[in-house]
Amino acid sequence: MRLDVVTIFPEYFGPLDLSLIGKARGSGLLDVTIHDLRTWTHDVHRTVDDSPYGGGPGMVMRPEPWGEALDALAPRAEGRARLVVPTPAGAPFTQKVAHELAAEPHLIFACGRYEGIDQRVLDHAATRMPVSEVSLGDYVLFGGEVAVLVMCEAIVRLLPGVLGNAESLAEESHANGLLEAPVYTKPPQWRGHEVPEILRSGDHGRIARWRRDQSLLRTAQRRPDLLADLDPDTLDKRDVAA
Ligand code: 6GU
Repeated sequence: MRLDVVTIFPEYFGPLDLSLIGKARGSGLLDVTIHDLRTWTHDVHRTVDDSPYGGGPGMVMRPEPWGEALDALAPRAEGRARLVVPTPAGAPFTQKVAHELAAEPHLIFACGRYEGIDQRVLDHAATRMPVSEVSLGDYVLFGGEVAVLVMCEAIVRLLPGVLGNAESLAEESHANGLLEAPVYTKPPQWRGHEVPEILRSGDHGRIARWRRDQSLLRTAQRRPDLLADLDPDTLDKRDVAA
């Protein structure tokens, strides 16, 4: 998979050299290039923003540098790139969206700052490639950089060959629309708290049932919205009884 990131703060992306993302890059599964938007400015001040039409607070990113940046990255796209724009005004970024983006051969992330990017950049880009405006959640960040780090991590760990254990992908929170059950390791007693007896019983049938019940309970308590969205066909008879 190829990732291009356009930003006025390339330094934000140092963490992409670390850990499993760094390893995926080193092993050739992932090709990441960080681009400084100011490369595509032509004035001495390397201006990327201006005041908003219609008035209001803050600044808006001017379209010209973004247009040139996407022109420069588009030939590499060969018509197969998707533009991803992080914005609190976007559609929710979920595990499902992460899976969809992980199936793409090439993503271009456009990191906006200030009040956002001139809408014509996205409208024009949409005549050339698919465009997704996505939000991490209902809160506001200074800019798209941290959101892109989050999305890259969620996407890259889904690429075949990046995680050692494919089972951990199938079992984790959100894989089946439920939150994951609590987990424990040794020692069996710690500071007066005990590992649930059932997990030490060796009875794999009862353990699976217990984990399923804990998942349902947690989801009901913490994320009733997820329970409401669950496909009833994925519930079994003992779920309904519980
Ligand atoms: Cl994706 N970007 C920005 N700038 N703020 C956000 C966000 C994204 N998601 C939540 N807040």
